[in-house]
Amino acid sequence: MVVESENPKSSTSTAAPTQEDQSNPNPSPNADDDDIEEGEIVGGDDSSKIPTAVTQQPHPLEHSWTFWFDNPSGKSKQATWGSSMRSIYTFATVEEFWSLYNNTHHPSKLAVGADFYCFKHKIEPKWEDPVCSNGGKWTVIFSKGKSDTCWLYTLLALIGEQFEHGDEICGAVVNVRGRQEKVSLWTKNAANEAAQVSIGEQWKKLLDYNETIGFIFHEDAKHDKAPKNRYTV
Ligand code: MGP
Repeated sequence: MVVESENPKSSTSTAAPTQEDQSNPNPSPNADDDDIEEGEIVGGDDSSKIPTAVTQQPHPLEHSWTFWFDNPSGKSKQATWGSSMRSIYTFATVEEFWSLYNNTHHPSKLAVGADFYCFKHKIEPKWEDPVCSNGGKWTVIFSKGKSDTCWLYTLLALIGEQFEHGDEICGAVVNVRGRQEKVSLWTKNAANEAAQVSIGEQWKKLLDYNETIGFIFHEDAKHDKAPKNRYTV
């Protein structure tokens, strides 16, 4: 099971204060000190004026995103590719993202064969999805256990709308395999070379990745087990 908590608590907790908090709402060491010097700020009571509603407001993302997971044990038995793939959680705020991120296994901890996806809500991570069907993917390859940082930076770039051609983005996937981990960025219109090249170049910069990366059309992958790169950056 990839998610350790199905209902993760928001990082901006709205929980009532504990008894300990209530018995000591202002635990300032100087609060009862009579020897207050001129100019010294005794700010204890002012803390009650901090607008807690502002600090607890969740930060909405431009898009909602869904995490998907494909179970490797189910995969080996399945007749149809993707039949064991399932959506795990949809999130729409920064706080929900971090809560989920902190409660899911990162690529280095996933079982060999696992596929973990983060796609825009309502786009299924499949060639068959109408939004993906004319698309393609950029892929970066890492040795085993080395893709965690790339995966996080990629997720942050997606949800933070870092790409100039953000409308072109469908989502990202990390494939955990025996000897390597592959992180791919799926896009919508593979034929739009300028947009794909821009995304590939921006992604490499964001990752500080210096090797050449390739872009594959899904249409090619449907017909060829080893499709050729159509673009490289
Ligand atoms: P892959 O997972 O994209 O390639 O496709 P990879 O990662 O090089 O291969 P792996 O063995 O390391 O997983 C592998 C195979 O899965 C393809 O040749 C297809 O048979 C199937 N497949 C992959 N995807 C993404 C799809 C898809 O979206 N739809 C369908 N129908 N099959 C897919």
